[in-house]
Amino acid sequence: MTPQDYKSDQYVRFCPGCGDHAICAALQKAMAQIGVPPHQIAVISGIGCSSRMPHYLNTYGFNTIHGRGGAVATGVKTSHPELTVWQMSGDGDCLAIGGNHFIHEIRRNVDLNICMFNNRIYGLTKGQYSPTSPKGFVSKSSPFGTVERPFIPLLTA
Ligand SMILES: Cc1ncc(C[n+]2csc(CCOP(=O)(O)OP(=O)(O)O)c2C)c(N)n1
Ligand code: SF4
Repeated sequence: MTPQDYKSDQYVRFCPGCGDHAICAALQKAMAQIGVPPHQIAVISGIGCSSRMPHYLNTYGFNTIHGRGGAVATGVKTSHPELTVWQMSGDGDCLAIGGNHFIHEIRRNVDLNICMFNNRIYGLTKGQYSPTSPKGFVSKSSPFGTVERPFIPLLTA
């Protein structure tokens, strides 16, 4: 297997310079190194820039609805345990609207590879603060700076 085997024919829509390009390339490389063939992989996401990842991987995939990638990934893995299931998620998708599902997939210890792209902002919807934005972060939705302490994702897991 080579990284090319995991690359889809879709045009990659991330902004020029976005770190998601590097994550996409790294995922294709990692999947080739792991060596599970593309037809035995399912990549599940919610909604967000990061959640576009299933479009760019030549595997099974489902770009679901915002915050619900964890629920769908849990369903795919439990109904098809022979598949290697990856979940792609943003910090908003995973820890704000999807926070409940995230907690329960961790609690259930579902055998998933969860990639949370922590850019500490809502990217797709143009820059609102997220649950991982640092305290005092000024954004369109927090013009005076946030008053909340952020989640530390790995500590939460
Ligand atoms: C139910 C629902 N609520 C809100 C939205 C709008 N929405 C789409 S993506 C998004 C947040 C994106 O941020 P994040 O999950 O961190 O991903 P990123 O785009 O930064 O990769 C929001 C609020 C939506 N699509 N559906
Ligand atoms: S809006 Fe932000 S997260 Fe989305 S593709 Fe552009 S740079 Fe990347």
